Amino acid sequence: MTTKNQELANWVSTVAAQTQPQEIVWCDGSDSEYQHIIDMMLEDGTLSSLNPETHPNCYLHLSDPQDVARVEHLTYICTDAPDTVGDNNNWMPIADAKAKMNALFDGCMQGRTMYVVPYCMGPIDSPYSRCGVEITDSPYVVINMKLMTRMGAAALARIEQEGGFVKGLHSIGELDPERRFIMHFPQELSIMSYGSGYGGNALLGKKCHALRIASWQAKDEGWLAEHMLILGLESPAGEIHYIAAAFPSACGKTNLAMLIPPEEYKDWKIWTLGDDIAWLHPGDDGQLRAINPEAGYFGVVPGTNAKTNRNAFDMIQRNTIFTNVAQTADGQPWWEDKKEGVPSIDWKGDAYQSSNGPAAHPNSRFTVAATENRAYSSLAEAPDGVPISAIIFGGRRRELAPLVYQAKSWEHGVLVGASVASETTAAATGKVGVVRRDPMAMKPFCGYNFADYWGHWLSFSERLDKLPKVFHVNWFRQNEDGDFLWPGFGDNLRVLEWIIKRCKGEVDADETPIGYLPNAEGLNIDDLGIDPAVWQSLISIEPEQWRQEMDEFGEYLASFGDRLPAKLKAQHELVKAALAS
Ligand code: SAT
Ligand code: MN
Repeated sequence: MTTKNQELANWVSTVAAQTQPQEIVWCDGSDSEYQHIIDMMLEDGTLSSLNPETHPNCYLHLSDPQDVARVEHLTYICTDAPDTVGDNNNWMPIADAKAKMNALFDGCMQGRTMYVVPYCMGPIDSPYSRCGVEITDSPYVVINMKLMTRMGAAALARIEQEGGFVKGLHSIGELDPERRFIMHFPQELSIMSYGSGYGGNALLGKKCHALRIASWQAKDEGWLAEHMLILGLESPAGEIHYIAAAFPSACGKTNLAMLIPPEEYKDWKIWTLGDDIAWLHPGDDGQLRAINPEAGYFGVVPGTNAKTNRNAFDMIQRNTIFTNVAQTADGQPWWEDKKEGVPSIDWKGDAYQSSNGPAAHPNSRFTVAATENRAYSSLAEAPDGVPISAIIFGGRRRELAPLVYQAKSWEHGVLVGASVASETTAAATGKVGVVRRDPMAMKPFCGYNFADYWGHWLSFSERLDKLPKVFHVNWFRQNEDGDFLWPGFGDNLRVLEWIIKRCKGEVDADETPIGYLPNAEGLNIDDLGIDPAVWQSLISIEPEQWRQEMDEFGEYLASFGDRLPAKLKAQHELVKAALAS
């Protein structure tokens, strides 16, 4: 296979001349190609088969132990001026970045196969979708891209028809953390990633393209690329409302997107459209319409069990690639909180000993096609997406943030999104459990200056006739002993029900300085057995704590200087004034 697209053909030749692979393979995305690469990896030991009786077509990849997460300190946005990317990103001048990366890529594929992977982010026939081509020397990347994107011949055909595509060049290099960089060039729609095989660093369609590059494009073109799940909530009457929700990595997006209603809500249904990324466009109907650019899930494995996420647990019993989980003696995948089986071999491939730490890496992952999810929405493939009724922001906060509150307006909602802070998780290298600012859960993913990004968000009040309502949730409040105050998981449906009732104007709420909170009758906690004092603390705020929070947040906003939109500053002042009175 080659291509009629001259730009692509030239780029592939140039890259091949530079990296000097032994062979070039154009990927067509077929099942036989997938199986062929799997067989080759089984042969060379980069993949092993899991128990075929219990887990048909499931494979295990153990990565280099130093290559298990995103590397935010080695991730750069390279543009012609640093203020375009802001302090929320690492910046490097384009020429310096190119020189650094070209030195790494020179001759780096000698003796290896270079795969050319055309992919489409979003349904192949959607006007909202965008294509890219990833060149990689990693067969692991190819098989993951097959599950995660619309990859191969159809994507190439679209590229040939419409022209433009994002160029992503990737090599695992030597997997040396000292020779590892993830560089983005949004002005020329290209990515160069070297030295890592880990998902967010190496599957370039995902965070690199669908968030960092796409957020830049979206700002220029009038849409939004967000770190959000998309779900449909179907009531017993058969009415479906679509919700997009932003949470930082490893804070339960996959679980919420696949939620199974609790017993009391058995006539309700959650449909999954996406679990990680949403592209949101103003539709011809004046509503905000969402598509999921991805076609699969790259989910955190530990903690997944029949209780926490039955759909995901069942989904990963077949046709799944596991990365960095442990194994039982009979070759079944195992992880912490699986609630069945015992580990025999750990994620490094050594005999399991509890003194060596967890058996599965805390950021171990499953990769599986979205069609394997029994709750996959029939509208997930709809070219014009689904209309969004509510946007939810959330973080992982031991204290402070109540279970749920609603912003008072779109502008206030932008402030609520900008104010998200969350405890760090194992999805990125670095310390876990430290609260950091993570506006809209986009700190690691917004490809441009947050001040401009908030300005862009604010502009949607003029772009839409029917604005979604904005909410903030926190499933993670704890008491002094570290026990969670809210049961979470399936019971989060109760909160979603309240959110939709608020969207429809069906339920009153208490107005507070930070937004509308549920009143005692509004949110259904029947049969939960929750202690009344605990419930009260979940749906109320501590003004003194919030004054402090708003002061700290104000300092953060001020760090964006004159670029900070005046409307956002005004919203912050309104909340501060309300807390003071
Ligand atoms: O960046 S990944 O896509 O690998 C997972 C995440 O951190 O959200
Ligand atoms: Mn994510």
